[in-house]
Amino acid sequence: MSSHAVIRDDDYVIDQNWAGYTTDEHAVWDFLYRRQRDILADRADEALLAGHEALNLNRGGIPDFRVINAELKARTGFEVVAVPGLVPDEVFFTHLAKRRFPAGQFIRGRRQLDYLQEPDIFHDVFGHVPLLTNPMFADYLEAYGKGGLRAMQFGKLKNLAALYWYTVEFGLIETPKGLRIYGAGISSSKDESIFALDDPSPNRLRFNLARVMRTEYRIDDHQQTYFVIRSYKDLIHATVDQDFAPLYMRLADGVTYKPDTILPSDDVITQGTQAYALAKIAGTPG
Ligand code: HBI
Ligand code: FE
Repeated sequence: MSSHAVIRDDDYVIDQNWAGYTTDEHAVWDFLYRRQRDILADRADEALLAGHEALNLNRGGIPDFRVINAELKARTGFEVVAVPGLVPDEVFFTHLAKRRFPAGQFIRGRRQLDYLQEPDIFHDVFGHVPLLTNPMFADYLEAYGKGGLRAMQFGKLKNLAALYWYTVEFGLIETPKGLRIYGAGISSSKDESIFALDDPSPNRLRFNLARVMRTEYRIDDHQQTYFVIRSYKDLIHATVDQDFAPLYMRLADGVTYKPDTILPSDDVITQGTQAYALAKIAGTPG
């Protein structure tokens, strides 16, 4: 967070202060952009790559939100707003529900090119914002924001956070060319972009809403399981179009699964070498 970033009010929105970025900060963006685009060329879903193009994220340097918002708003009505870093859940959900994506204002330094704790502008704008040019994905994030506010009232935030994690952050999609990346946590990471598709150790399982919402996740290492959707339309159908009330009733038993677990009911696309297969579960999975 830069020293001039003054918090305006409780929506945590700050001025991006694009003119305040240094030459070196712009160079960090260019370096990361080129590196990820090369890795993602035949690994990312085409909707994600198309989003990079549509927003012209390679104009040179850190994107100016005033410029990308003109394009983004015209396409889906979504808008990027600058925030200092992680914001409280309720603030995050409220922005999404209003079709605003809160993006970190700062960019990582040269000593942390590959890993950092808080979402910076590269993770948020290179990773998340391109898919917001896609009308279905934009609807999904708005619905997630609204669902997040409801989940907080139901005490089901943990389940909903798992859904976000395994879709928006670490989702894979099945395409005629094979599995492809759409999750921002993968697409903005050099190592995980390769690991998620090529490494033999993680499981790749067909997306199932209740199953995903019961799954624990790791924030400190590559994922042990990725969930694969068939299309964004399918994802919307499986989530936005469902009534979550009965789902939350089922989840009330509190059963969760470890990140490396494979259940008998799972539709396994590739079984990881580190998988822990559960032969039988008390009760029914999902
Ligand atoms: N804040 N800036 C920012 N970015 C996030 O992705 C984010 C957040 N606050 C809360 C949050 N994510 C998650 O806890 C929810 O999705 C559950
Ligand atoms: Fe993220």
